[in-house]
Amino acid sequence: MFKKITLFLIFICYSVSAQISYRNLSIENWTFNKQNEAKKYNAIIPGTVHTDLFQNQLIPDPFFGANEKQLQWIENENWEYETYFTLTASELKNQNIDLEFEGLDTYATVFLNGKVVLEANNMFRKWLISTKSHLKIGTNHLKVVFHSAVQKGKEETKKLSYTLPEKERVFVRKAQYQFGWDWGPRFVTAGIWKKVQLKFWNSAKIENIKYSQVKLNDSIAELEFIVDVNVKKSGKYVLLIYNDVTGRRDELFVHLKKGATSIKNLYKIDSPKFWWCNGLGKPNLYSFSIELYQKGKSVDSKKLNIGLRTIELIQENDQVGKSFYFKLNGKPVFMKGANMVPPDSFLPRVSDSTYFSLVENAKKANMNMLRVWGGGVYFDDSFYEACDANGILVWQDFMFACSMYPGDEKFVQNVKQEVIDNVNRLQNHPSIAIWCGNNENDEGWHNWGWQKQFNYSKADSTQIWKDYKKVFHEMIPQTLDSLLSKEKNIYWPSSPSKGWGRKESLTQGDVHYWGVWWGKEPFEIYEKKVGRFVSEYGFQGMPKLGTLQKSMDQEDLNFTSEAFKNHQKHPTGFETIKEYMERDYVVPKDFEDYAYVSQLLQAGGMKIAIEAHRRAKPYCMGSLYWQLNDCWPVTSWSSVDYYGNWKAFHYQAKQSFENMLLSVAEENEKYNMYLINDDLESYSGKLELEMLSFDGKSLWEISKEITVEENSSIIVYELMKEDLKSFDLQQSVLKAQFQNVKSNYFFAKPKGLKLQKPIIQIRMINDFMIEISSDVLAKDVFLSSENNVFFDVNYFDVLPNEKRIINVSKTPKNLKVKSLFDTMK
Ligand code: BMA
Repeated sequence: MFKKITLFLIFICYSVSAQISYRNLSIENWTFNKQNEAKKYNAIIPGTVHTDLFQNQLIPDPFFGANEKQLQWIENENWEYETYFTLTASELKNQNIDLEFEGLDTYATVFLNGKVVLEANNMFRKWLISTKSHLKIGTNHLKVVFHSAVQKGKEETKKLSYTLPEKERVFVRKAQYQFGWDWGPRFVTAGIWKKVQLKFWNSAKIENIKYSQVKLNDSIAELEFIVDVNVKKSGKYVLLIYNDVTGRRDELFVHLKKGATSIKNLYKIDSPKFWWCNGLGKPNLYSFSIELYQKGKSVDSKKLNIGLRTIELIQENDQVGKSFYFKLNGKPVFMKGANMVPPDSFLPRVSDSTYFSLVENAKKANMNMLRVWGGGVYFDDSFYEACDANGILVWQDFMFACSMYPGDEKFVQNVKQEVIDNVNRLQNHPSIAIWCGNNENDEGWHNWGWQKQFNYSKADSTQIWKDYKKVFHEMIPQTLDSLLSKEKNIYWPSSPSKGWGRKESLTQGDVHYWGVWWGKEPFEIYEKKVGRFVSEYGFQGMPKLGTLQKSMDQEDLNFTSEAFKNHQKHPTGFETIKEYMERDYVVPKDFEDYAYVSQLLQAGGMKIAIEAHRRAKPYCMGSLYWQLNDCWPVTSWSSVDYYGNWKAFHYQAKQSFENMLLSVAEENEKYNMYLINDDLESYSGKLELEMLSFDGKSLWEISKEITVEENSSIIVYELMKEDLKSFDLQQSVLKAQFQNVKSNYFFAKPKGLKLQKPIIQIRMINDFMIEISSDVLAKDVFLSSENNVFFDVNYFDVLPNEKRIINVSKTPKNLKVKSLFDTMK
């Protein structure tokens, strides 16, 4: 009997000691308080101090009205978070207990049972503390004190003899947009912004998994899996690589010595299926479970999803300058997409489904690349998983934007660890195409007049630039070299490589073209200022009115209210919109009409840009507009507003990013009809052109057999201006069709069109389909409803004698229809 019991006990101890297990501390009861104030309130982890204050009704909604202004005191305070949690004897029996913070925002002192166990100073890093010796059976006390990041940053500024642009912001390794941006409010928050947990483990744990692609062709993929393990008990182990789909099991018998070590294994896949980006093929993924065993028991395991693809950045000298394009699986790909900002001012509120739907919106708009902009954060895993699964490539900035940063050893080492943490976390995602050092720091230094503004001496300038080079030309690329296998290691120090005022910005590298908006140049300038890869350009449009209605009182919906003005962060935002609107539209007097026309203005301007970029293929090989999304309800450059509503621009982007596009350019004495084909196959067929008067008379038509090669842009028809003299171009539209690609071209700006009042007919075909028709041209028809319906097409033209079918997500309640004519009262 005694023997039996001992055996049983040994078995229990063994199974406890073999497995790794977790205890999620986020779900414990947490409280928070302002430092030196006794009153404690409930807190939600992960969270931020602003959202906790709001939940406890201690502050009003930070997004509402002009509340932002009265909430600025929060950033100057220190905040304490704490919890009590109990541990059992069996939990404490584990050999190792790690306390893991996936993210602390930002300056945090962590106390465990009264002892300081961590001083954190970087929001982008994860923190791991060995805590077994600090823990006890029964109640344990965990407290995190957040010191004001603004105050800390200000202290840091004093250590330099010169002022860096943006002052305290650049010293603080924290999402830079929290300090306020030209589309975002200033909420310099604090908090345990990601999961916190205890990890119990014994003999060994897997620290990190990565792979490199040794060989990849149609018949074979040769991969090397590299599994970094931390071994506490040396001995025999088995590494299992399990293919989750095919069930194939590969076992590797290893003897591991105590300490940090890597297990490498060559893994072959016959007839591999390649990962392709959206529009060019399937984003095939292979998923594995990698598990470490000892004596038949699982010690630790991790998932690994990979996509087999090659990606190259081609920069070759040519007559004009130097190319800048990506080759995916050997094929040059024109990158179509947008820049992304963090989807909320308060990041813990961003759910996986928010990331998922943003990526889905990108996919629906025929994009194949998103840029994670450097003034925000490295996004959650779910974002990159969604990109992997939807074939969206990622341009990944490191988190630096629009300034110059310190370069002292402490700062550089802190950033180095940030790079290691994030590159290790993200590098296996097939979606990641390029790593980029920063957003506009280089451009700013060379073009924005900081030297004068901050009165730098020669020595100051030399030091600042030296520090810049240390981070972006040395430390980051060297760290990437140490972490990444060659095929994953594409690095670009700064986006853009040259400022938009410089000639080279259009002949090499990438460019942020801001002559439109910032430079007040007309939209048509986009046709002349085409770069090799346009990684930013944009124009503002107001969001859906309902979005603004949620964030201010009805009576504040006007251009003079404080609330309304606070939801526009560009210093001359509304003036600039108006100036452009006057050029192209009859400016509506009615507020609602104005909001609608502001969207049309944005969409129309962006159409000019996108199509000019695409027509210029292969000279230009990328068009990423500024910006896909918002972090709060605001008038901004976004195409999708904070609540996920598509602006007219997103519908336009969808159309202009179609793989096959018919686009007209007015060039000298002609109107040239281009056909752009991003597909990897060529097409032949009939091009049909027709001039139609706005009341439906066919004025002229022609058809022509054409062939368009794969991956090309060509002129398929030239229309001499001379030949159009007999038509009234203010009331004619050029209709073009090739296969199922259609386009309408108008010869005048909207305000120059002689529109007539359309009688628009609406017929519900069934609950999910609407048919729209009109007697005369109905321009920019906008459908809206009381319930939140998604229209798959909106802000569209209805030609006379045409029936447009619109799919809806549900039956619209109180369907409203507006067209441009209605705003021209
Ligand atoms: C770009 C971005 C942002 C900014 C945007 C609009 O240059 O990098 O800094 O929000 O312009 O002004």
